[in-house]
Formats: sequence, C-alpha cells, structure tokens
Amino acid sequence: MSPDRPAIVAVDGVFTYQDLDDASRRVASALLDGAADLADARIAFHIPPSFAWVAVRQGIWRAGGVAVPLAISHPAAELEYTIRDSGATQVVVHPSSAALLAPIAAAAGARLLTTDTVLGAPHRAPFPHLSPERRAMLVYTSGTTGRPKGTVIRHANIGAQVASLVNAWGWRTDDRILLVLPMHHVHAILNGLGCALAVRATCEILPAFDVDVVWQRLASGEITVFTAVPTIYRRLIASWEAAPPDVQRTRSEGLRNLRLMMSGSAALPISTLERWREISGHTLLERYGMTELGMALSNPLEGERRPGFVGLPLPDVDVQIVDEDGIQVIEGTPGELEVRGPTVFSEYWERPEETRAAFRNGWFRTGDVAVVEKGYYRLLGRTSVDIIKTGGFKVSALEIEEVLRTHPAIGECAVVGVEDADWGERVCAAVELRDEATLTCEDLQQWAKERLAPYKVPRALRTVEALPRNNMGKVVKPDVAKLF
Ligand code: MLC
Ligand code: AMP
Repeated sequence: MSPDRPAIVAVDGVFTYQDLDDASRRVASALLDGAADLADARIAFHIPPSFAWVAVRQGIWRAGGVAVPLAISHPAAELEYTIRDSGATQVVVHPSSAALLAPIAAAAGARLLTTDTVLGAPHRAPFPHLSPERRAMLVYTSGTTGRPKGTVIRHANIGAQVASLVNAWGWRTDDRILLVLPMHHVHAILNGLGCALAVRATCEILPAFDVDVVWQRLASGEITVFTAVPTIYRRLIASWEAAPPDVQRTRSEGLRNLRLMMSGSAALPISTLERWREISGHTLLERYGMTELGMALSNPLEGERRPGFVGLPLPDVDVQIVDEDGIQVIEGTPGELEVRGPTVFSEYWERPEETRAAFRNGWFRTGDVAVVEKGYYRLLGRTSVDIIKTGGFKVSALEIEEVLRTHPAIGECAVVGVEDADWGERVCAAVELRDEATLTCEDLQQWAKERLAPYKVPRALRTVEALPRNNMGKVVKPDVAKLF
C-alpha cells in the first residue's frame, strides 16, 4: 500500500512508508537480539522528534515491546525515575544523549543502544504476532497522588482512539501535518503522528517549537493539518502582530491551504480563538482529551465550532457528567466528566490502588468538571486544585511540593497554579523558610531545574511567615494563589 509515499519529513531526512517499514524491522531485530518476542518488556527511548523516533517506536511494537517515550527536556533525575518505575530493560538513545543516559541505564541494569546501532542492524524475521490486547505504551502523567504514573495504553486503545479521530476529523492520505509538540504526550503521538500514519499521510516533524520556522512552514502552502496548544497559538499571534504588513499578508494568505487547525490540551480562551480567526480565517477546532483516554470530546469538522466549548462526544466514546455520588446530572448542571469505551486505558503501571480509584462503575473519572449547554460540552475546571496545566503540560502541585521540601532553606511550602495570559496557568510556590535561611526565585529555579522537568519549575516565589491555613491546619490553596 503506497510504499513510496513520504511518511516522515524531519531533521534526519525524508522517509517513505517503505523506509519506515524497513527501519522498524531493523530496530525490532536489534531489540530482540535473537529472542522470539520481547513479551511486553518495557523499552525506553530518548530521541528528539525525528524519523528515528518514529522508527524506534514502531520497531519496539514490532518486537512485542512496550514503548516508553522519555522527555527530551527532562533532567537526569526525572529520566532516572521513569526508567526505574517502568522497569525498562533496554534504553535506545540518540547518540547526542548517550552521555546523559548511559549511567542511568547502567544503574537500572538496562541495556543501552544508540539509534545508529538499531537503525543499522541487520534484519531478521520473523516477528511475533501481536494481539490487540497487548500493552503498547507507557505514557507518564502527573496526578493527585505522588510521582508520575505510567498510563498503560494497549494496541486496542490506540486502534480505537485513532479510528475515532480519523473518522471525526476526515483524515486523508494526501494530508500533511506539521508536528511541533513534544513526543512524550498523546497530543503529538496520537492526534498528530497516529492519525497521519493510520491513513498513510505525511507527517512533517520539527525538532522543537520555533515560532519563525512554524510560521514559515504553515505559510508554505504545503501543510494541510495543524494541531497545537493555546500557548503556541498565542506565540504565533504575537509573532504575526510584530511582523511588517507585507509579512503579515504573506503569512495569512499562506494559511489558506490548511484544511484543519486544532487546539487542545488546555482551555482555548475565546479571545485567542477570535484573534486567530481574524489573522488566519480559520476557526480553531477545539477538542478535549487526556492521556488515559486519548480524545473524548470535539467540536465538529463540519458544523458549528462553538467558542469556549469542547464540542460533543467523539465516535465510540461514552461520556457522562455525574454528581459526587456518581449519579448522572441533567443538562445544564455541572459535574465531573466520566468516560467509558474502547479508547479508555485499563491500568496505571504497577499501581493497582490508583487504578481502582480512577474508575467508578466502569467509568473513568477524569477529574475535570464540565457542563452541557444547548447540547455542547463546556469545561469549568478540575475537581482538584493540585493539578496545574501550564503551556499544555499537566503538572502536579503535590509532586513539586515534595521536591521543594527537600531544599535545605525550605521548611514548608505550597505550590499553586496561577492564571497566566501566556501559559494558561503558571506554577507558583509560596514557602516558609527555615530559621535564618534566605532564598531567591533564581536560586530556587536553578536548584529545581536539576530535579524537575523545566515546565514544573516554579516561575514565581513568595516567602511567607506562615502559609494560609484553615482551622484544621490544612493549607488553603486559593488563599495561597492570592499571594501572587
Ligand atoms: C517551557 N517552559 C515552560 C513550559 N514550556 N514553563 C511552563 N510551562 C510550560 N509548558 C519553560 C522553559 O523551560 C523556559 O524556562 C521558559 O519556560 C521559556 O521557554 P520557551 O523557549 O519560551 O518555551 P518553549 O520551549 O518554546 O515551550 C513552549 C511550548 C511548550 C508551548 C512549545 O510548553 C510545549 O511544547 N507545550 C505543549 C505541551 C503538550 O504537548 N502537551 C500535551 C499533553 S497531552 P527557562 O527557565 O529556561 O527560561 C494532553 C491531552 C490532550 O494534554 O488533550 O491533548
Ligand atoms: P494530560 O493528562 O496531560 O493528558 O492532560 C489532560 C487534561 O488536559 C485534561 O484532564 C484537561 O484538564 C486538560 N484539557 C485537555 N483538553 C482541554 C481543553 N480543550 N480545554 C480545557 N482543558 C483541556
């Protein structure tokens, strides 16, 4: 089937579907190393967004392994945690990250391979037969308990998620998507790459987000689909507004060839939607999703895309809004959003307690509060104040607090998400210092960067005599937020 069609266009070259198939066989052979089936062994990989990333991920699947994508932006401490928690037996790295990953892999007893080695390996068939019920990926996500959890996504989940989106968004073989998002989250992996590969379209992958390069590619007339988080649209708007009038005109005209521009992973403010419409002529299609279930709600491809709303349930996704007792509420009443169906994950990796708590009567409890108004779903917030969305990344206030408490100057602390025009929410920390100690925001950031992903590092710091607490002695987070 169309083996000569370009599958991936990236920093490492232009590759056809035939090239991808061939490369994934080589990778699978290297990983199997003579075995018949990796039998759900976890294979972590640390590769910048590129053809190599895709080939290695496909190769892991072909060999019967479970793919664990590592975040390029993470410091050693977070990488070490993910490798250990997943129990990865092999780690595939781009040569440029070998020095960072080699000691981590060695300490975890995992075999280290570079992309050069696996992509250059001789290929040996046969490969195992994979039933759809087999595990495909562990995607790490932050929650309201402890450290990030590995969300187990099975091949059947991915199949259902991608089929639902291909259908809803009218994916076509002659589509060409521009992918600019980090590849350790489902927005890039499923909505972008997954759909493109499913219909044998072309996926153009940038190594990182760069506003000028993105504008150049969007205005080229070659791209047909784009998906991003609201922060990225705000950056594109700011860049357009700062450009001279002739550049503005060329950019706006260049966007005409796109057939679909989407936003998700965080709330799209109506002002951003409207400004983008003025600049581009496109009404962004906003949709709602989550690592544990892929996408659940979407504005329609054809028909009304209602600003401020996330649309309707996608094909094959059951959605309900319930009260605190799990009883479905009537239209117009806010409640927690629950999701059910073949797209929904089945377990957090080796966390039976947390998995049990995540479901009620077979429904996954998203922790998002929503309401249905005139048939469309609107998100109102979250059931927990301890989940923060910054630039489309989900982070846990509790996880950050746990790390900050190990700082020698910090006695007690509280982390909150504060509304921010650029990031949606900004991670902010209020701390009670130990006797005589001093701490600047810069010092704290430098210290935290070695321990936390960059997007978890607090952007602002307040030192207080005593954190605001209630009668029970519990920190009152809304009062903490008022400090910023
Ligand atoms: C980067 N920084 C962030 C940040 N991203 N801080 C807070 N929140 C973020 N999201 C830090 C950088 O480390 C840097 O710190 C400073 O902010 C400025 O960096 P920058 O160069 O301006 O940022 P950039 O690297 O360009 O990143 C911006 C971004 C990125 C918007 C491109 O945040 C991003 O890719 N977001 C998308 C996340 C995503 O794909 N989420 C999907 C999850 S799946 P310093 O200290 O060095 O200055 C999901 C399900 C669903 O949610 O529904 O899709
Ligand atoms: P993650 O766990 O990183 O996959 O993030 C999932 C969370 O992102 C959801 O639970 C929502 O809180 C949030 N989210 C995703 N899409 C939207 C959207 N369109 N509007 C508001 N929040 C969203």
